[in-house]
Amino acid sequence: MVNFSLDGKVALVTGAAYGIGLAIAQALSEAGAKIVFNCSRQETVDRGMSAYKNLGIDAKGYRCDVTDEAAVKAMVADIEATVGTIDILVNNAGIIKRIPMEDMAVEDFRRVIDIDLVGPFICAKAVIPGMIRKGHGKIINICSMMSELGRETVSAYASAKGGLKMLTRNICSEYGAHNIQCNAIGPGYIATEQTAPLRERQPDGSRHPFDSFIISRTPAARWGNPEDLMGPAVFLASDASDFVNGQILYVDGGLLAYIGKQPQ
Ligand code: NAP
Ligand code: GCO
Repeated sequence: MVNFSLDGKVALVTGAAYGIGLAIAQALSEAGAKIVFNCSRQETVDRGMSAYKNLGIDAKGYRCDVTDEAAVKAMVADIEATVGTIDILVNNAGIIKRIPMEDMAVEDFRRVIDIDLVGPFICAKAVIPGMIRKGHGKIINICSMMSELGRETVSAYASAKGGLKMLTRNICSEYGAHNIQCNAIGPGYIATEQTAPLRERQPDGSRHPFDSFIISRTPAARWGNPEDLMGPAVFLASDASDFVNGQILYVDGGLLAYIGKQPQ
């Protein structure tokens, strides 16, 4: 019998106050997991807590910056003491800076790498000992189209998400023998606050050119919604994926498979 149940599991979803992280946490909770999340600012944690309350989910929120190793270690120790050993880590927290490369300050580049790549390393490093002790674990990294493709203005983000793809394969390689599966979800263009500037209506009410570009570039002919990531997340968090390791599951409406519309 295929087992998608997460009953009794503890899941830490980083940056899960809204958007993709919240939808993934909701899905894991519906499958039976206890949800813990963190954000770097208290106001975002509070926002998340009220979102979970509205959804009827009993989540525990921490203010913790994923780039601060001591703080992450302390959070994981507290979760292990008060909730239980973490079975599932979703490295979702991330930022993007859209700045042409020649104008980008090195500090901005480093900050994106720090949050989007070093953060997942720090969080995975903190939970792996507990997973080894428990004899199993699931780590899901949130990658991007930019793990495969480049585009103007996102040099730091693409470098981080490309690196995260290889961190995924490396964790698989290093810890697969401990029954730890590390896979990634590569969302396509998803309608969240992070992508809102790319979907803003023009003064005349027409679509933003980037919005039209993404719709024409995506075989599904639409942006994704955070809900589109719920099923893939439950699959990768559950026993149903126990022999799936080191994979990047692109959930992109077909974008990466498609060469683009031919000229009319
Ligand atoms: P988002 O706006 O990227 O969400 C960011 C969340 O991460 C917030 O809760 C934020 O809270 C938290 N965060 C940021 N920096 C942090 C830090 N240093 N430590 C801890 N938490 C931190 O929302 P999203 O669009 O749902 O994206 C979620 C993930 O999916 C990101 O990794 C993003 O790159 C990825 N992604 C998004 C899309 C898309 O189209 N939207 C597509 C592919 C991949 P604080 O500000 O309080 O820290
Ligand atoms: C951008 C977008 C992307 C998406 C996403 C694609 O500016 O191109 O923000 O980076 O957020 O990561 O998968």
